[in-house]
Amino acid sequence: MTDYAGQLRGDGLRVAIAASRFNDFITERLLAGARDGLLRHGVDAGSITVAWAPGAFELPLVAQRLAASGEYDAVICVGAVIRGATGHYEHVAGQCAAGIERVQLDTGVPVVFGVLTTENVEQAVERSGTKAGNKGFESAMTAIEMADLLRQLPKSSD
Ligand code: INI
Repeated sequence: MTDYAGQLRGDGLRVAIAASRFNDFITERLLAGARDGLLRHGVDAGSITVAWAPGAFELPLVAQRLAASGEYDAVICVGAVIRGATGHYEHVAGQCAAGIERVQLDTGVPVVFGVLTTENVEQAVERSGTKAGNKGFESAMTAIEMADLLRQLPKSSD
């Protein structure tokens, strides 16, 4: 029997982070959490690239360009979609999630959904470095684990 499992070994990994500026008082904290998680697990500071998108809706396209470049072992998307008073919420959050999933399946590069989707600002604050952890840090763990797992799994034959 063969068991594959990704380890939290970041050494040698090249990681890109696509961050959205919308709600940047939250996304800056997610970005800081993601960077911290990568550095603490052995990713070299010089191997981390950050690209800023206007909003979460644009993250899949930025992630696609980064993933398809062949220069990164994983891409992390960080954003904050807050329901608040906007009627946009379902569209932005849904399209962002679906687009990110599509990019990782199309490119074969892990693309992590580090996008908060919350009812209000308070929940977003809680999940970006206060009492409910930091979604950016968690996303860094997922990126490292997936990159390490894909390093081990058999390559596609086509
Ligand atoms: N973008 C976000 O990242 N978060 C939001 O909460 C949000 N709201 O509420 O509308 C949001 N909208 C902008 C969207 O991501 C696009 O940038 C815009 O629609 C242009 O395509």
